[in-house]
Amino acid sequence: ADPRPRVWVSQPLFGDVIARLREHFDVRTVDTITQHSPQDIAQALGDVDGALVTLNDRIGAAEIAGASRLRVIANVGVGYNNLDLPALTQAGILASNTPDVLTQTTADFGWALMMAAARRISEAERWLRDGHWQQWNFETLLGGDVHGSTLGILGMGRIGQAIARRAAGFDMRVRYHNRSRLPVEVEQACAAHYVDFDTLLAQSDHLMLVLPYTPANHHLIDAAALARMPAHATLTNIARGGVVDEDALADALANGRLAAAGLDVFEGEPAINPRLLALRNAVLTPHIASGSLATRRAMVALAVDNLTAALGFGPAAGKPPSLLNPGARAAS
Ligand code: 8YV
Repeated sequence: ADPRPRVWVSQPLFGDVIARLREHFDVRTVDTITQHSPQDIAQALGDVDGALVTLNDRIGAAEIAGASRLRVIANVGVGYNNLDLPALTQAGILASNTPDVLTQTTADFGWALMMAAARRISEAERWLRDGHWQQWNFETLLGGDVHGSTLGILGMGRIGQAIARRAAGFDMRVRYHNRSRLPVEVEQACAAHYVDFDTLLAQSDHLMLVLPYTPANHHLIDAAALARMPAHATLTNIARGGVVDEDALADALANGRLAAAGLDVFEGEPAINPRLLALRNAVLTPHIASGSLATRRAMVALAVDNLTAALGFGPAAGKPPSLLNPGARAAS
């Protein structure tokens, strides 16, 4: 038997990047994309020292209950609502995510989705492909303007700031709301003004959701919030589906109380609310905001670095570059 520490990689990720783990560890992989049951996860974690997981893998107290050797969970993704961080910390298990490497790619996609929603790009392409373009018409598929309008950003972390900086080229005003107001230098660098939540809703021509998903943010964008937005506004969600009450959103889009939505994330993904599927003014993409080849590779590489360092190997031994819970060390 291989005496080295054991590592479980929950999904097939870039094989050549994952191969770096084999320098130090006995690596267990899966051959195909798998929706692991909680029992399967518990079993897989039961006899390994570390695991590399993705947003599909929910890890809480039950999954780690029998994981006596487990020392680290390296999440591929900046969002880590799939992890019960307090439970991991209490059990002395380190957790890491993959910030920074995906910031610019994800900001690009937020813009693409917002512009597609505002200018009706998906709808127009569907219309063209369906053979409706018989004659050029001045009034075909008119949208709303992006340039010169007000961009609202809910959640002004690294990705929110990268989105804000792009707005300068479009002569937009930028308003943001965040748990805490940013330092003035950062606001100035982004040319963004802090407003309260209700003001953000009321003033945004294009509202972008880029906040972490926490219990407090569940259905933050509900019927009441949507009612505060201008009817000509668009809503773009690249955060997590659970931030939005999808039925309330479908109502607003169907009744003309919101112009359009761009959604990359869904509450029950990969299942999609059928009401959203039926709406022509919703642009829907399958959670691909961080999905450039280079960025997805960089995310896996960072997760590999985190895992390797957490288990005491490699150049950063003992210092995982993006550790989420330093407090876990005290518990272990
Ligand atoms: C990932 C994401 O694709 O980083 C995130 O939070 O949602 C995406 O970039 C996903 O987390 C992969 O596990």
